[in-house]
Amino acid sequence: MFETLKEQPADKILELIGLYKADPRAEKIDLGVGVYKNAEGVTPVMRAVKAAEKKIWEEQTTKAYTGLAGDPVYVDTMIDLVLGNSVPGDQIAAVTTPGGTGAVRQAFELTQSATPGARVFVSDPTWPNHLSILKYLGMETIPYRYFDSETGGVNFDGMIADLKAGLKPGDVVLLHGCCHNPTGANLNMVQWKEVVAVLNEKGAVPMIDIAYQGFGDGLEEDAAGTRYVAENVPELLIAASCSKNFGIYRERTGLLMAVGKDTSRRDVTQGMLAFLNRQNFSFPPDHGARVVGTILSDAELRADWKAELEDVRLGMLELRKQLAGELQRLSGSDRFAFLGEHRGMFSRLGTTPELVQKMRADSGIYMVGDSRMNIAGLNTATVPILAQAIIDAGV
Ligand code: PLP
Ligand code: TYF
Repeated sequence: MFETLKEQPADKILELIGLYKADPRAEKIDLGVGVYKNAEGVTPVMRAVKAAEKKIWEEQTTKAYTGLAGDPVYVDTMIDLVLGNSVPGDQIAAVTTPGGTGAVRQAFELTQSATPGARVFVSDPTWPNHLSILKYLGMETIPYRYFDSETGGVNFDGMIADLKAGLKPGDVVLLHGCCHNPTGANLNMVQWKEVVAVLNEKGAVPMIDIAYQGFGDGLEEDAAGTRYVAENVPELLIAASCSKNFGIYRERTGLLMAVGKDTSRRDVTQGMLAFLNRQNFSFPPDHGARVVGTILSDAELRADWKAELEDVRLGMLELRKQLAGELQRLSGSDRFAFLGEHRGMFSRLGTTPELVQKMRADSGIYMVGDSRMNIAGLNTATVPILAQAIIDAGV
């Protein structure tokens, strides 16, 4: 059997980890995989996570199975974190998933079951895993214009034109809730509203992937687009990840939510989500979910988590501003100002794979081939080095 297996294409982002490791240069800079790093280059365990783990270790009396949906404290507190008061709880079905990726995968599977042949519209560009999962599931994928590499912002006219021209009832439109990966360019509230109007006019269903809540403009601000959509469309799928904002990447902690227009389909939808969990892995991983539920349901831990997350967010924002400023000084122009406008971990520089390769060869700078940079891979000392390398490469 195994001899018929084909070699699969590597994930370009994960591949970069190995390339970086193999480079012997001491001055190399890793701007690849989307993992937060502090100024010392360390991905720390957050204080509140450590405290919650201690509490769980002391108080947990069993490791028997949870329910198929996972720990209800986690599910309820996460619904609240993402959706706030935007929709009544009895219109929301939700299950714990292994990471945000698990939620994304099962949101597509639910779509396929509910609407066989549904097409999924994705931003150009989007997170490569979206495309590879859709391809694996055999779902038709249609790109809509999103990033304008001239301005470094969103090509909103192009996006709206493509959605208006292409959408049919039942199509799904994948949107990034905040901190767009890989570009860092995001919709403002006026634009969210216009997108919702088009989706409703066309009878398309939004699916929001929110993996960086708290990394952009703040916990509430980053959820504002998602909450507006939830309030104003009949149906919505949301894939949320706790990997980044709780720093629990390897614990595999995500949540899939399905929001309906009323309570009528809630129980059936909840049953479907639980069924999908059962088909794929039965019970979802518990440790990360229990940590998150413990933090969010305890006023003190929650406040400490928010404070540490805010420090992380402001640190990345500072690095962005420093980089944009450094590039303005070196280039004598504002053409890199968009780096200060982007939000989240990532910015797409908007240059060619050749120049990305040149920066790697000449200066040991490891960004993804599409010129995506992980801003958290920088510190105040390496920002000027990166800025100089960008200018020297002729970007
Ligand atoms: N969606 C996007 C856009 C991401 O960048 C990520 C990355 O980490 C995820 C989802 C899911 O991450 P995880 O499966 O680690 O929770
Ligand atoms: O985009 C990133 O870098 C993160 C981490 O297959 C990641 O989302 C990258 C690739 C992948 C899974 C996670």
